[in-house]
Formats: sequence, C-alpha cells, structure tokens
Amino acid sequence: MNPFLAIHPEVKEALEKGRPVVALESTIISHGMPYPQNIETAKAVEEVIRANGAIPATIAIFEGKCYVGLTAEQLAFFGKATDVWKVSLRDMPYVISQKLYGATTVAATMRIASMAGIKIFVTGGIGGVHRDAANTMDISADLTEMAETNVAVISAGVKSILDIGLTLEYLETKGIPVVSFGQDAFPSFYSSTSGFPSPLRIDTPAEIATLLKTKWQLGLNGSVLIANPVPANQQIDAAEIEVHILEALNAAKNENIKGKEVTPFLLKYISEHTHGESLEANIALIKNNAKLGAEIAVAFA
Ligand code: PSU
Ligand code: MN
Repeated sequence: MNPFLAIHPEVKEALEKGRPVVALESTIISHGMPYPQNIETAKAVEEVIRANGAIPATIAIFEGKCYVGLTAEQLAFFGKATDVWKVSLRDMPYVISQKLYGATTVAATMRIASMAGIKIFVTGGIGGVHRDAANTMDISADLTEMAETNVAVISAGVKSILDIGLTLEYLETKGIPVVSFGQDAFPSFYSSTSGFPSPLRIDTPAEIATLLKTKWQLGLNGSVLIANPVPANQQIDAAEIEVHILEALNAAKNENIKGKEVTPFLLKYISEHTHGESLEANIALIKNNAKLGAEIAVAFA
C-alpha cells in the first residue's frame, strides 16, 4: 500500500472489483470558481457521475496525504479555504513532505489518480501553452504530465486564455491523441468551436474506451485528451469572451503576475468581469463532461 495515499473505502472497493471510477481535480474548486458555487458544483458533478453508473473520486492533499475520494466535510473545506496550495507536479514533494493542504491541478490529479489505479479523469479545462509563450515559456505541466501518465482526460477543450493552436501543436509533439466527441471542430471551453479542426473525432463512449485500451495495450504511455463541446444552449460567443480575455491578460501584465499565479489570476478576472454568465457556462460544461466521463468509465470497465 502506497503510504502517501488515502483511498476512500467506497473508491477502494470499486477499484478492487474493477468497477468504473472517475477522478476529479480540486484546483477547480479552490482556485477556479467562487464560493459557494464551487462546492455546489463539486457535489453536483459527483452526483452526475453516480447517476451515470460510476464512482466519483475527487482528489486533494490534506496534511501531506493524497486523498482519493473526499468526504462532504473535506470537500466543503476546500471550497472555503483561502490559503490552500495550488499543487502541480513540482509542488507535490514540498506540500506532501511539509504535511500541508493542497488542491491538485490536472497534472497532480492525474499522477495521484494513476497511483490509485484510476484511468479516467474529468475536468473543465486543462492548462496548456499560454499566449506569448514564445517569450514567457509558460507551458502548463498538465501537458508534460499528459505525455507520461496513463489517465484519460475529459475536458471541454482548451480555454482561449491559452494559445489553442500552439497547445494542439504541443499535444501532437508529445504523442497525445486529441479526440473531439461527436463533432469535427475542436472546442474552446465556452464555445463548441475554436477555429481549429479536431485532430480526431469519435461519436460514442464505447469507441473512446476502445481507443484508450488500444493505446495502452500498444505500450504507448500517456493520456488522451477527450474534448467534449459545451452544450449548444450554454455557449458564450467567442468574440464576447475575447474582450474579457484581452483585458485579463493586460491586467496580468500590469500587475506582473508570473508562474503558477497566471492561470488562477486569469480565471478569476474573467469570472468576475463576465458576472454570472461565464460561471453558468462553466458549471454546465463540467456536468456535461462528468456524464461523458462516467459513460467512458463504464465502457472501459
Ligand atoms: N483551466 C481552466 N480551469 C481551471 C484550470 C485551468 O479552464 O480550473 C486549472 C486546472 O487545475 C489546471 C490548472 O490543471 O488550472 C493549470 O494551471 P497552470 O496553467 O498553472 O499549469
Ligand atoms: Mn504556467
């Protein structure tokens, strides 16, 4: 038994019996959405996963232990806490050895899910190659982790705070298949399109599960990015969001925001400046991803 892991009994039993389990991240709760919508959404997402036949396992670090599957109290703690670490891969050894509290990003959540034996992970949007990365070299560790770890990621594509074209190039370089669900276009989080075609398209959860099995049976390590378009009636016009993104990027530059603070800063700025609209779309698309993730997990199991 891995001494750093604390697997919830329900999750442990499901894994032992080969039943479908879906991992969920916690940075989205602590740094990606405001309170109390963050806790409400985290709970609703777990319910959607259950309703579609899988067991949810939200992942976070408490006093240096990696919890896989949280209690309602633990989830509530992360929704309200203002001083938890945002933990990506490079932060893991520090936060764990110092016995601190940490909300895990896509990269750290994937790694802990993999340690626990979970293969399917649902989130809202992944980190990627930032705009102006040619100068800043700001490329999320989510992408390098996806090149290594055998956990599939279901997201609503890539948020256009990033350079979507460069992110797709990076995914190609790292050998990470990018599959859009049910459409030819690659989605951009708030919008079902991005101006980029999807490298691959698959129309059923069963075929996605087969693709995952095939990849890993071939010995091709790493993730598959499954891009699930936001429901049509919840989309936000890309041009409308772009105005706020440009403002957010400008504010980040003026305030000299760097490193791990960049993504949370941009997310918070956009959420605050679009009022309820972006948050509503955000909640809708995560639930939509949870449904697809559970269906893929069921097919995979
Ligand atoms: N993008 C979003 N919503 C998010 C994140 C990214 O649209 O909540 C969070 C995820 O936890 C992701 C992390 O793993 O930000 C990426 O941070 P960075 O760019 O610092 O690697
Ligand atoms: Mn970064």
